Amino acid sequence: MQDAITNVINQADVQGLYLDDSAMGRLEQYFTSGELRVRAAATISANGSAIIREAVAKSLLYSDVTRPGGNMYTTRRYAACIRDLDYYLRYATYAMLAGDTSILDERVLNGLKETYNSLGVPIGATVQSIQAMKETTAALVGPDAGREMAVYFDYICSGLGN
Ligand SMILES: CCC1=C(C)/C(=C/C2=NC(=C\c3[nH]c(/C=C4\NC(=O)[C@H](C)[C@H]4CC)c(C)c3CCC(=O)O)/C(CCC(=O)O)=C2C)NC1=O
Repeated sequence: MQDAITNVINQADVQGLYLDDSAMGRLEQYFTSGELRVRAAATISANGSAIIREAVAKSLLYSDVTRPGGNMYTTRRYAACIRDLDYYLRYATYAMLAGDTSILDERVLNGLKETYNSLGVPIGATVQSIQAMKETTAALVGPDAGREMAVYFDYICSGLGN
């Protein structure tokens, strides 16, 4: 896993250079937004289950996926879906803290699309529920932190192939 700092330093190191102005600028941006990131992460972790509950109500309940024959139908599959949403929220929060997407590639997206396809988990409905979490989270943490989190929710959605 990388973060914004190791990312900038590794890029300079590959070229055997000190940090240039643009690298310094990226670091400065990361440091000045540090408190915002930490506060947002604290708010999200204190409200994780409410975020998920609201997103599920907005995007999945009363849709085809929760009806008989739907992929979320039966308690076991419903619970697996909620657990997946909890993974997405938690890892998006880690990535937001790190200011880097690499943790999502390594621990979430690696092989996920193939797993979903082989189990018939609908990717469109999953993306909708992640987008609903994005909105619910932004309403809770405010627009600036909401925009930061949006980067990582969207990254998960594009990794799923949308
Ligand atoms: C930390 C990284 C990580 C991720 C991301 C992860 C996802 C993940 N979700 C799975 C299943 C599942 N995922 C869902 C999710 C859904 N079904 C729907 O209709 C909804 C749209 C959606 C929720 C948004 C369901 C229902 C299953 C169970 C499918 C089945 O066994 O038939 C499985 C198959 C194994 C299992 O059931 O546990 C994996 C590996 N596992 C991991 O370790």
